[in-house]
Amino acid sequence: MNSPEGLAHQVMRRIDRLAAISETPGVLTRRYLTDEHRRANELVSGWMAAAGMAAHQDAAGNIVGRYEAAQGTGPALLMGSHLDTVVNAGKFDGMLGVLCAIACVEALSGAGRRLSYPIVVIGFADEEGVRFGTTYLGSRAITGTLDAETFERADADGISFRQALSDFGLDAEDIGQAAHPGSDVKAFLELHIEQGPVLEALDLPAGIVTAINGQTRLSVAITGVAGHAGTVPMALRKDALAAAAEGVLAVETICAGGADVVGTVGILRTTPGAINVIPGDVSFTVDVRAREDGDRRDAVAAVIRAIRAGAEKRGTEAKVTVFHEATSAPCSPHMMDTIERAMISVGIEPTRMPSGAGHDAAAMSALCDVGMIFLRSDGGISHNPAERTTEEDVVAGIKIMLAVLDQLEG
Ligand code: HGY
Ligand code: MN
Ligand code: MN
Repeated sequence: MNSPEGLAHQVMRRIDRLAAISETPGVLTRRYLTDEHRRANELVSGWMAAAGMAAHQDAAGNIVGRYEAAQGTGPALLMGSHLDTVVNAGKFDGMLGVLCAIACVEALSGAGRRLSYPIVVIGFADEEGVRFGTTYLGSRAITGTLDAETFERADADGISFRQALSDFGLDAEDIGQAAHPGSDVKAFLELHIEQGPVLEALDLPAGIVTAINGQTRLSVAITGVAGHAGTVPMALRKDALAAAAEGVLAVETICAGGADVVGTVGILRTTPGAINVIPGDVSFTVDVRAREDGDRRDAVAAVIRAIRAGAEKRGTEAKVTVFHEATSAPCSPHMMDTIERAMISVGIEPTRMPSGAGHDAAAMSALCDVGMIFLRSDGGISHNPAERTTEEDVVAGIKIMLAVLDQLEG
């Protein structure tokens, strides 16, 4: 059972058990501080305990397992990823990293081994930011970097983060108890699916992440005038959706022209939403990412100018709010080199690559050295039920992680 092959097979079965815990039957959606979050935490907590860890849920709703060192204590290696998902998600994004970290501890405890340092495995409670819009709430509680106004952010039902914590049985005032002092942390290691096509194109099972791209999230509200689709001449309209459409296309054009810049409009709502009514109000979101923070900020500024110009041209009004920004986060040279030596030691050709996707490691880089291992994504697909990584690649991932633990013994 404790071979990488046996552990990987168990990981794949556990992936399916976690995927069955969803707000929407048939597809996977598991948001922060919901009953499904609670059920996932309970399941993972049991697996942590079975692996020989002391598990608890922290003040932010992260599930945390600790495996003590051979002697005494000292700075711990933190490992893990997130347990929340996007809407209609794939089942590997986040969960794979948590389960592979637990598998590594299971390999140690199964062999009666303890290392010279403690290990802490974390299932972060909210990396995607689907419920409250702003990401890394679980990992920012661990790093102690949550700001006060975040607790007042409300979800689509108007429930604030503060209230949702209370409904979940937690208290925003206690959030500081989740923080890990930097002096107690050796490094943070995250295994995650690549969510892109690069490793598949290179025909490699795994990669070493060099940096996590920064991201900016905007909300846009366009206000026009609702009107009769049959009677208002085109020249007299204040069509909010036509203005928004120009803004959406500007996101595509501006970001396509940038250096390693990507831009996405993921949500667009139009009211009143009737076939024979000129839309009076439209809201949409914009997600801009880039390797370089300067390129991202330039793209965001150009997008905001274009949205405003498109709105003005039609006599409508645009309100643009930047509600989330995360700067790009470099992975530590020490951890990249450690992962590289580990890959070579298990016979896997190392390759280094940036991450276009955000990860808890970006937030954790405020606290400690971070390292990330990517595993190949079939077809590069992610944030989609077709998201998949093979059991063979999971075996490779577990072998690499175990080799990293040994490398860090030195
Ligand atoms: O959006 C992201 O990059 C990640 O999946 N949270
Ligand atoms: Mn994701
Ligand atoms: Mn993820």
